[in-house]
Amino acid sequence: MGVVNVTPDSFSDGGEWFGAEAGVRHGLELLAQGADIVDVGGESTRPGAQRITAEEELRRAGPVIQGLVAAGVPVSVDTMRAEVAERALEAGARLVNDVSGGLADPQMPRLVAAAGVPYVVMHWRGHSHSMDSRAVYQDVVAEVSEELCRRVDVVTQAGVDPGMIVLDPGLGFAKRAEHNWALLTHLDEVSSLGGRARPFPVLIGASRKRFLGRLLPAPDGTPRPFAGSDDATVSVTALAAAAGAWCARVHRVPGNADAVRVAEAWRQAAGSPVPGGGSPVPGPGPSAPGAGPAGGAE
Ligand code: PMM
Repeated sequence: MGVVNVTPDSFSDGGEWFGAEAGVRHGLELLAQGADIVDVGGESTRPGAQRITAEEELRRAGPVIQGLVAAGVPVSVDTMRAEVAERALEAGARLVNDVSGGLADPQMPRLVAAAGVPYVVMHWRGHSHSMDSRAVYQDVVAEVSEELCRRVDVVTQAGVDPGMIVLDPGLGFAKRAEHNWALLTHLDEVSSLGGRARPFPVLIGASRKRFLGRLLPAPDGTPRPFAGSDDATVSVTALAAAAGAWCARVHRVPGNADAVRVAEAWRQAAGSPVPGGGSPVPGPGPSAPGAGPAGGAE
């Protein structure tokens, strides 16, 4: 999944693709580089970010979504607002990526259910201005799985088909570095929500996050700048995909697309199924997320 942040202030690429023409051009480039889907967002979720209005979010993301859909690009919309998701789906977006897992806008699950599209349910504990103070866990893997399990119950009660749910541990969202690493190394527990027979596909968003920059400081201790952690992102993608992650959301596609292909070969050689049956965009049918051992993430 390639990222197009149509924002002036996203934490690693804010301002770079701010403007419809630049956003569409960048989305097309990500597709040409090997992305299966392009994730378009108009609201920054970087720590400390203040919210914008739905109108502003639509003003930023709407034209980029329309332009990419018109060019035949599979688009997902990165939004916490049902109103924005609805307009994006009307414009042809195929997946809703909700970093709040339906918590920020209680209308979202019903909207997604009615649209019948895949739904990324991310682990989230609150808006950006307060998320760092919420990064407190006794057992992060168990607590994130439990909290995601509750979200899955809520969204399925609202009518979302469990086969259309993709789970995301929410790296960096109310998570410190040690929490991110624990989650990345226990994706199987997140995927099965601590023991469900049918695992869910898992999406990870490690790309250019602070924990990678801090892992790779300069000799004076300064964290590596965001774009300088692209190789580390590729390493995480390879390891997570080999462990069964279904999707990696990344800013720079080329190395990550290669890492996913390597991990697919790795899993096939090991006799493990490829999550989602290798399907780029989930949907009903034998290769859908949660459709059984051949279709679900491991
Ligand atoms: N991270 C960001 C934005 N959207 N969506 C999902 N599903 N998972 C993530 O980890 C995620 C996301 C923040 O990163 P950015 O501002 O660099 O895009």
